[in-house]
Amino acid sequence: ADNDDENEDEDEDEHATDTTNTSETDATSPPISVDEPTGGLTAGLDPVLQEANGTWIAWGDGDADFDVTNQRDCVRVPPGDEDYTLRRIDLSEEAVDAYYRGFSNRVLWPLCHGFAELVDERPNDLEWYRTVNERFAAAVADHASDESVVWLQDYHFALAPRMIRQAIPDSASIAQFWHIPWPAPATFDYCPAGEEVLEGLLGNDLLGFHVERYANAFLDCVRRFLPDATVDHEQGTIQYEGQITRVVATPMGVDAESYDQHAHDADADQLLSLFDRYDIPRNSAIGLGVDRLDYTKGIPERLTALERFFAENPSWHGDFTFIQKATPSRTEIPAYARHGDLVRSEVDRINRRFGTDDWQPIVYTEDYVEHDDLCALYRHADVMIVSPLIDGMNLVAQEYVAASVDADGTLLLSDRAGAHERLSSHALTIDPTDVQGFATAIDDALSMPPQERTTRMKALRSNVFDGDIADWMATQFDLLRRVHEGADSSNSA
Ligand code: ADQ
Repeated sequence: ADNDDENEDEDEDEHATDTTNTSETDATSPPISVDEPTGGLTAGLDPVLQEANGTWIAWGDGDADFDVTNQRDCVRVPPGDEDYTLRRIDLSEEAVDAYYRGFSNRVLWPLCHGFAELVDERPNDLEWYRTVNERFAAAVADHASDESVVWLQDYHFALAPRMIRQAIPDSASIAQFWHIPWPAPATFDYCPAGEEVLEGLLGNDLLGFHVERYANAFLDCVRRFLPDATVDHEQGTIQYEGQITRVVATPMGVDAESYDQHAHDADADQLLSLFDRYDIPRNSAIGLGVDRLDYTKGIPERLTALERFFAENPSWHGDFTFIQKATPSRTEIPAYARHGDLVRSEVDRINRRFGTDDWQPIVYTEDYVEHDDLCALYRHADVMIVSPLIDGMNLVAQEYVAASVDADGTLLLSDRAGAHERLSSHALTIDPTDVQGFATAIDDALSMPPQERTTRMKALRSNVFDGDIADWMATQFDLLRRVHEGADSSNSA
């Protein structure tokens, strides 16, 4: 079961390749069309579901074509092969507002990222969060048997595991991956219905986080807020109400081969056309940032560091251009709207300060960038800046590395991203709030000898290719099988 978060902020077509399949369901329904996503979890899950002949349960977005009378909320896909069932849960606008833009993204998201001051608890949001979790749990119970493996994605389903466990007591294997950080007990203390959230998650056999410190913070919270639970930090297990939950850290990877392949295809001409599109001088070195417009991603801090860099290094004026691709996200939530305004006004101010008729230091775009263009930018960026204030993992950092086929770029990476635990040895580490250190690191990256750049990037590439999305997926299912069979009680993951 998954939330449709990946598609919430952008039109589904924007994630699609050209390969669109269609098939007729019946004489009265329009054809079903399936867009294949270009990468990430969705693309990784598709072959798993095809092989398992399973059921994928997802919230449909506003464009989803629900027609319960024609049972189009439940279809066999992909057209032509019909390998698995896609079950879509139709949510009303009121439900989406309260469940998704409410408890999920006004409460759990800021809280888990340590922004307790941004928690905005509205009267009906928690109740709708419960209701939507119940609807997903009921849909799982419709499709699952006691032999089934149920895999839930992310913070939109904190309550569902326990509900599923109650609906199918004997007993499907239930696992969940929590894609964002988990906070320390002092922060989690602010969570409305915090005990219910923890109890919900303890319906899982297996609960995964990207890195150890989030897994440990979860164990700390259970110990503090559920005194009846038995927490074994060594083994990474929790016993609660007769159920054992194994808590693991399994860092997620990207589809490295696919980024590598697309980047190989992105030649210099494609880059030059991007320079022309954005009015960048053709001899300019390129810096790149690719983020959702989210207050956790550290974009204002990045802009401040770039301003300091340009102030201290006039020789780079006209010769270094920073491209910031920002994807608007959750714009109906006031904290996001304010953040977007701040980013746009800072870009304007810095460009007014340093820009000339022929050159703008920062090219800022919220336009959709085609996947091939994104790969071209990754491949040719001299410096990639990933500077979140906190981030569960950050896949952009890994995508950049996978697409750096010429091994001639440098990654600047915040020590607060989960990705830092994988990539710190050969990226340039930055503290996003240390303006001077950050500005100096940009200078260091641009002045780095080519030999060192290549050595670092080759080491990063082997790391990213060694732990890609397929490895991650296999680890999840292997762990779940072992945990469910009771064959594994060590904390070796
Ligand atoms: P996000 O917070 O969304 O994910 P991130 O990991 O960086 O952050 O993933 C963003 C994805 O969106 C990347 O695959 C990126 O390529 C893609 N993307 C961004 N802008 C795009 C554009 N314009 N066009 C096409 N694609 C674009 C959450 C957590 C992270 C965690 C992931 C996965 O917040 O910490 O790494 O889930 O677990």
